[in-house]
Amino acid sequence: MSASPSTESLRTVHGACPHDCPDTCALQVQTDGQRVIKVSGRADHASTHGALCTKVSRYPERTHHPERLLTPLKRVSAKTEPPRFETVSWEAALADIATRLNAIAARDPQAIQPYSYAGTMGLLQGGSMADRLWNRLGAARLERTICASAGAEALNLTYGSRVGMHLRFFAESKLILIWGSNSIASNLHFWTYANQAKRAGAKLVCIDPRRSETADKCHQHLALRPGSDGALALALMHELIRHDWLDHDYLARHVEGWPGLRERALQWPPERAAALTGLNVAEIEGLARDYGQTAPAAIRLNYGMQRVRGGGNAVRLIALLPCLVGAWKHRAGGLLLSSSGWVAPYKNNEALERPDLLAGRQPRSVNMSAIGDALLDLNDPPIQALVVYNSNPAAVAPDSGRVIRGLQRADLFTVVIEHFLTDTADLADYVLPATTQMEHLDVHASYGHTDVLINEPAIAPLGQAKPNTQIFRELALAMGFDEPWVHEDDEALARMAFFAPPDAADAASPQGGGPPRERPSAGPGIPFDALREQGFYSLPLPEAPFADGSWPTPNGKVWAAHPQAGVPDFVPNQECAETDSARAVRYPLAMISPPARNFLNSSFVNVKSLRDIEREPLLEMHAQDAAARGLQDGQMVRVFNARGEQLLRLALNGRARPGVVNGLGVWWRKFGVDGKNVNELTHQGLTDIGAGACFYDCLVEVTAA
Ligand SMILES: Nc1nc2c(c(=O)[nH]1)N[C@H]1C(S)=C(S)[C@@H](COP(=O)(O)OP(=O)(O)OC[C@H]3O[C@@H](n4cnc5c(=O)[nH]c(N)nc54)[C@H](O)[C@@H]3O)O[C@H]1N2
Ligand SMILES: Nc1nc2c(c(=O)[nH]1)N[C@H]1C(S)=C(S)[C@@H](COP(=O)(O)OP(=O)(O)OC[C@H]3O[C@@H](n4cnc5c(=O)[nH]c(N)nc54)[C@H](O)[C@@H]3O)O[C@H]1N2
Ligand code: SF4
Ligand SMILES: [Mo]
Repeated sequence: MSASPSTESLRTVHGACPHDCPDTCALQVQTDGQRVIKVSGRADHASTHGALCTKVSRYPERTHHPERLLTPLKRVSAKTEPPRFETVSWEAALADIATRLNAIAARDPQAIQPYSYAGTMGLLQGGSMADRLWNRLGAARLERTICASAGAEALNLTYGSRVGMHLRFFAESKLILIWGSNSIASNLHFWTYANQAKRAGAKLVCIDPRRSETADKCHQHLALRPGSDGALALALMHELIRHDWLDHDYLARHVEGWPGLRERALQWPPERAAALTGLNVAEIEGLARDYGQTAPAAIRLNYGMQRVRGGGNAVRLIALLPCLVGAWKHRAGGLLLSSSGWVAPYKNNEALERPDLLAGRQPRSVNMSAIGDALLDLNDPPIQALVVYNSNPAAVAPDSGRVIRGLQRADLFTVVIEHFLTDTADLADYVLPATTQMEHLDVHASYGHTDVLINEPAIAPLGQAKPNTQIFRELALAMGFDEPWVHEDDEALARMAFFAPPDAADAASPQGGGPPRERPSAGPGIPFDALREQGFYSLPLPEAPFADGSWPTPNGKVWAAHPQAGVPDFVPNQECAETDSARAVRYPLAMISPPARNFLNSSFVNVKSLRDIEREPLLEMHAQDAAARGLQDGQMVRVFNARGEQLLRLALNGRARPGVVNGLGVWWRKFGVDGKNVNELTHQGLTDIGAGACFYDCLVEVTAA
């Protein structure tokens, strides 16, 4: 008889989607106590509005996957051979790992390199106890640059923080530029608001080299060349100035350094930008007219456009456009790239991460976007131990040839904490089983909306899996750190993650006019019990926060010219004809590798029902480029450059523009025909601002396989 649970035994708990996605959905998790039965989106959470993406609605399948890691594993094969592991007890694994790490730390703790990203965005499982251990030990630090640091730092240099429009007011905009974002795939709950605006008569313009699922649904698609966004922004400014579609009052009162930016923009007539962007002059002029003459106009900028060398400058330029036309005066005008700055003053990072445990030491810092070079080239000391959690660098870091060679070093001791045997876990000495979001407590902030959420465990840990926090607690104890900071449990950590309101009276009067400048000692705060009761808590914020300036800069003005960084400018790609003509002759196609819709970075690639939708790794190419190479739709092709090569199935599906190929990511290497993925081709160069990864700044050539 099938054991279908009776309705009485079912329980529903408040959850939060842990994934690196701007939407941070509020979940409703149904369980019979043993298994997760159903995961759905909460109807009473505004931006989630009862709907989840396909990936996360398949969460029971991922959680109860037959290949979930349920015990610690110890490697018994060489790193250059196919991986073989044996099961070991937690006690044996932690004792051995502690001995190895202590021996390295006794010589130099900076030889221990933590590597983590946003596999979970939870403030507990994403850091907390792990950071405490690394701080206490004096381990090397990690510059967490693999995704958003160019854009984030560019916003800091423009607005003073990562702030912008509120998501819900996009529904009232009359013109929306969806810029470097495949919203339908990667920001679904923004798309709902954009769609409402569309139904109310707004015009939607998609600015993206690829004809994405989102471009299909917009009124206009401007397929510019990768990395040319800064040139487009400057030409738009040129046209706004030439036609005097400017809000002189906003510029005069709230923008610092406008004359310098004006002078620069006047050097960018549409003809100059047309040559770089591959758009025609009429398209640029038309976009400027729409933007200059439609109010309220909103820009949903996203991270796709900043994964190129000039990504930081391009974000600075685009982020200034709404100031030229005074779009910020309306709550449905302005720009949103990240909302993470709004919650920053509420977060008590010091309590969670305990930087005081460093006791004045300043360990070296390694940029995660160049981990291949760091593993192979760093000296004094070389990286001797790598502890990976919440990330899959063998698949997601650029220039994988070098990353893999680094991970294969016989003298490197690698510990990977995971749900599955990923490409990175395949190269570990120890693999430790972690709980999923269904099995642990956490609290979450978002970078796309301004609510904080709690995630209650729905089921007990599966097998011998443990939360990251508990693994680091036990590792710290095994290493000999029997100190008070180790003994705070997850409930205590959750309660200290956000400042509490100083008292009920103060908490009832949030400040208006922009985010607080610095973390005040008493408030603002978040009432933990209310958060727990409701499952989410909306930060009290003004609707049009910058209508009257009040930017979170020292004098409240936007920086068109930053005191140190000056006026932003167009910076061409590291790999393009303008920068490196010899390379462009050998490798004439620009390759971008945005994510496939049904994966989240490299997560979910092993969930069969989702992989069945994506089928296999593809290379999208324009018919004209295929014809020039004698290539046919559906055939296997060899994509290559000086760093490496990969075999991919060719798709002539109308989504690629001439001169650009799209290698959809981020597949696990082991699912690739040749055991590789697109990062075999990407490079470790860094962005102009924020030292971020340049995944979409890459030249390749393609031939028949
Ligand atoms: N389904 C799904 N959702 C996701 C993710 C996922 O992997 N899958 N990843 C999550 C994460 S970690 C992040 S950071 C976000 C990423 O989501 P986004 O911030 O939207 O960034 P990308 O998906 O990298 O790229 C978005 C679009 O930018 C385009 N693009 C590439 N180069 C350029 C350029 O030079 N200029 C312009 N204008 N456009 C360019 C790409 O073709 C792509 O369609 O999404 C999150 N959500
Ligand atoms: N070519 C190319 N490369 C890219 C990108 C691209 O667009 N193109 N996108 C880049 C971007 S934007 C990003 S953000 C990075 C993302 O790269 P990563 O941060 O590595 O993200 P994922 O690939 O999703 O891997 C996260 C891993 O964390 C694990 N995990 C999840 N929750 C937990 C937990 O609670 N505990 C533990 N221990 N593990 C957990 C998951 O099982 C998963 O294997 O990739 C980058 N790489
Ligand atoms: S991945 Fe994004 S859209 Fe999907 S459930 Fe999570 S937060 Fe929502
Ligand atoms: Mo990301």
